[in-house]
Amino acid sequence: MKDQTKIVSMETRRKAGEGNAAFSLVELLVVLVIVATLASVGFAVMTSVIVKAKMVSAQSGAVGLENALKHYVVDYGSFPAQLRAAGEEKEGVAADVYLMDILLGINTIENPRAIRYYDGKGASNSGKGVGILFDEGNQDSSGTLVDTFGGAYRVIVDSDGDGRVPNPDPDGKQQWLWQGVLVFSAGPDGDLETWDDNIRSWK
Ligand SMILES: [Ca+2]
Ligand SMILES: [Ca+2]
Repeated sequence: MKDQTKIVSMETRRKAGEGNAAFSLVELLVVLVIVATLASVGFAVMTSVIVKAKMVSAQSGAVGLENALKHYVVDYGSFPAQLRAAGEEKEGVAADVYLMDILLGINTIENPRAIRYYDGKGASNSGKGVGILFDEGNQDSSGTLVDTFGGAYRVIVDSDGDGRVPNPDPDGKQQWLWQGVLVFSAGPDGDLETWDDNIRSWK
C-alpha cells in the first residue's frame, strides 16, 4: 500500500514535471517579449532624457552668449558693428567666426582690450557639446559657436536702441520683446523655423 502510494506520487510528479516543461517554454517566450518591450521603452526614455539634458546645456550656452554681449556693451558702449547693421533686428546674425573672434578677444580692432567675454567650453568639432567649431589649422581665428545639436546660435540685438526687439517666434504671444539681446538656435530638429523645440535665451 505504502509502495503504491509512492508510485502514484512519482507518476503525478512526472506528469506535473512534463506540464512544467511545456509551460516553461511559453513562459520563456512571454518573458522574452516583456524584456524586449521593457528594453525598447527603456531606450526611448533614455533617449528623451539625453535630448532634455542636451537642451538644458544648449540653453545655458545661449544665456552665456547673451551675457557675453551684454558685458561687451557695458565695456564698449555699443554692440559690435556687424550686429548693429540695419535690419538685423529681424533676422538675427549667426554667432560666426567674426562675432566669436570679438567675444574671445582675438579681434582687437573691435575688442581693443582683448577681453575674453565668452567663457565657452573651448574647441569642439564634434557638435556634441556647446562649443566653437574651430577651423582646424587656423590658429589665429575662432569659429562658429554651435549648440549641443550642432546648430549655430543666432543673435538679435536692439540695434536701434529703443529697448525692444521683434519676437522672432511667429507663434509668440508678444510681438516685441523688451530685451537688449536675444540668442536662439534650432534645437534638436536642426530647423530654425520650428520654434516648439528651438533653444532660446529668454523665457
Ligand atoms: Ca530695437
Ligand atoms: Ca527647431
